[in-house]
Amino acid sequence: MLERGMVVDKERTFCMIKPEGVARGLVGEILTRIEHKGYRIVALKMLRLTREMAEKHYAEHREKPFFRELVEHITSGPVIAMVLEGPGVISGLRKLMGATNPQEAAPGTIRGDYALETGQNIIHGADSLASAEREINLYFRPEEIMG
Ligand code: IDP
Repeated sequence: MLERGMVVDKERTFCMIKPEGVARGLVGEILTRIEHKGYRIVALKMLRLTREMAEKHYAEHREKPFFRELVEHITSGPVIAMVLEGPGVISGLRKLMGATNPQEAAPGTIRGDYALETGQNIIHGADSLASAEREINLYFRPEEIMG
């Protein structure tokens, strides 16, 4: 039981505060919500994505009509990249974020409280275990993650 619990507690996800979240001064508010929920921030950095990194990050959307806009947007200014840890953190972060379209996101969620447009929805969170692992490896070297 203990062993199983420990594995679940160590679940990790990748989270990013997008350029508009940084520009609007929402970093502290978003980190507060994440920490108050009880998730641990085990890695964090500010960076500006290159086009190449943005295209890798959003590779699954390559064929979508909004792909170009998405890459332009995510490279437009600095972002905050993080690794979060805690039980059920992958789906839990998605709940804190709210729906992709902020007009449909529930009040009390980050997107529901602070955004109006899908293209300016403030926060990214990995949507599965596979995405979380892929994205963590894209942004962080193992030694940058605090155990
Ligand atoms: P998610 O961020 O909630 O996981 P995804 O469907 O994976 O949503 O889309 C990735 C990102 O692409 C969204 O967060 C949003 O910024 C952007 N996006 C999704 N659909 C549209 C659209 O129709 N127009 C513009 N941007 C979009």
